[in-house]
Amino acid sequence: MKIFIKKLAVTTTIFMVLANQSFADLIINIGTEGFAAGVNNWPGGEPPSAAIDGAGQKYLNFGKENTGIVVTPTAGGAPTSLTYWSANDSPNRDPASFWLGGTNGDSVTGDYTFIASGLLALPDSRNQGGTAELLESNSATASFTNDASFTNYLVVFPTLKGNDNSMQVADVQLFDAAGTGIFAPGDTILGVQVDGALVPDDGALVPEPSTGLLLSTEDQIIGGILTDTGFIEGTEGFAAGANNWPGGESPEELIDGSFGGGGAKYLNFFKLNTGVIITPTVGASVVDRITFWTANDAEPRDPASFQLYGTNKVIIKGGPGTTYPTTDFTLITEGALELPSDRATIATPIGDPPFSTGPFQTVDFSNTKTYTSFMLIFPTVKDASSANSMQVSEVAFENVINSSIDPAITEINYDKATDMIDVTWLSQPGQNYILYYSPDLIDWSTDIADSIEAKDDSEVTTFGPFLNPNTKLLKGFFRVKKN
Ligand SMILES: [Ca+2]
Ligand SMILES: [Ca+2]
Repeated sequence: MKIFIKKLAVTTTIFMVLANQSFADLIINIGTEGFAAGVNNWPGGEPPSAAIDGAGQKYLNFGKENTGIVVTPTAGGAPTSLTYWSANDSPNRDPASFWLGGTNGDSVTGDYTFIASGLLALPDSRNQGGTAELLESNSATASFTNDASFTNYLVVFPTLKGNDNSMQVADVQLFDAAGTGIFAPGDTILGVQVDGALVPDDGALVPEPSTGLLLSTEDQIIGGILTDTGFIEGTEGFAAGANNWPGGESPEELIDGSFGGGGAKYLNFFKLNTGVIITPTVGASVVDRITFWTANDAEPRDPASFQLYGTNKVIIKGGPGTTYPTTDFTLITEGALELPSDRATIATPIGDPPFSTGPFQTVDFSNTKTYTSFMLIFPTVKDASSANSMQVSEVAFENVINSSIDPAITEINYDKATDMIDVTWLSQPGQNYILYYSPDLIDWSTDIADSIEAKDDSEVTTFGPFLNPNTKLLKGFFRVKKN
């Protein structure tokens, strides 16, 4: 089976071409320093190199839409996400989308291979100019599937947030799967503007993924302990050293939206390797930030470390004593905790992120994988010799709510001998999909299948092989939509 396209995916629903999509017709115009209105030029103090200087100083281009940068990074690497940081003044100038391509040919005249595109609107919060630090809260990130590295990358800003005299951005960075930045200050960089619309008008751009809190009081939560064989569900009770909790300090209190003492905290007398399995009602999610709040009494009971695991297996609460096999879970991250010594007695709402209330610690980590359930374990406590239990009053998970970003097509295979095709996309267990075909990106009236169940035990679903819908044309386009 011949693979025409590998991993040509973005976070959004995208269009894919059966022929290898190199943008041979792409025309890249190199800009220059200057102040001409509506022209591909920039003030001397706001040059393209400022887009990769790692500081708040911005790159501004009066050419507005379809301006961008061509970078020849020293480091190299295969990008799997792109981040913009906002510049100092009018948000109207901010990019509202991105188009990313790579070439191993000439950085200006070479054929660019499409990597990813989509909406990527910056928040209205501003980074400052000059050497000011770039703040994560003033940034926006798009993640995508890609394993190809190129010697040159083209980042274009196809659309802007509003109407102003220019495009501006404080910094642009590509990250590889390990979370390492690919661009660095000093890399060869050109300020450019690209001719023509790189993104079809009829919907290649889809809404930005929603972000925010993942957990709610509606979520299924199971308290218990992690053992060699699996996570064992506990029960209500006061037995010392056992996998049980007081009635008023149950696992549900861990995600009730408040921190504090009794009625707001989760306590487990087994002490070590205690935790929970949570299934967020928002559906499959990516988490890369957790905030932990301490509880009211004995500090030695506070967790001193944590482990976070994810699974896409369906987790059904089985009742006390049920074992949930460890082999169903993948470790996302683990680390030490240094929770504050401050205590909170009264049940108090945690509020919205960024959090500012109560004794808490926020932990950020690198993760781009999507899971439907999460197992959070506290392997150790601050002082096991003097503590009779583990206690923590609240946890909050943050990041992308996946239900609004996928399904991105990850692979299309075409077998020339049989004229058969199969299509694979990122999917979410329990979701149903429609697979569309278009000969020209205009007519999308053909659906290949209108009710495809997602695979339960995988992050991707494959449909096919099916007969090439149009044997007379070399080109074809596919789109996957949620049903
Ligand atoms: Ca900068
Ligand atoms: Ca709580």
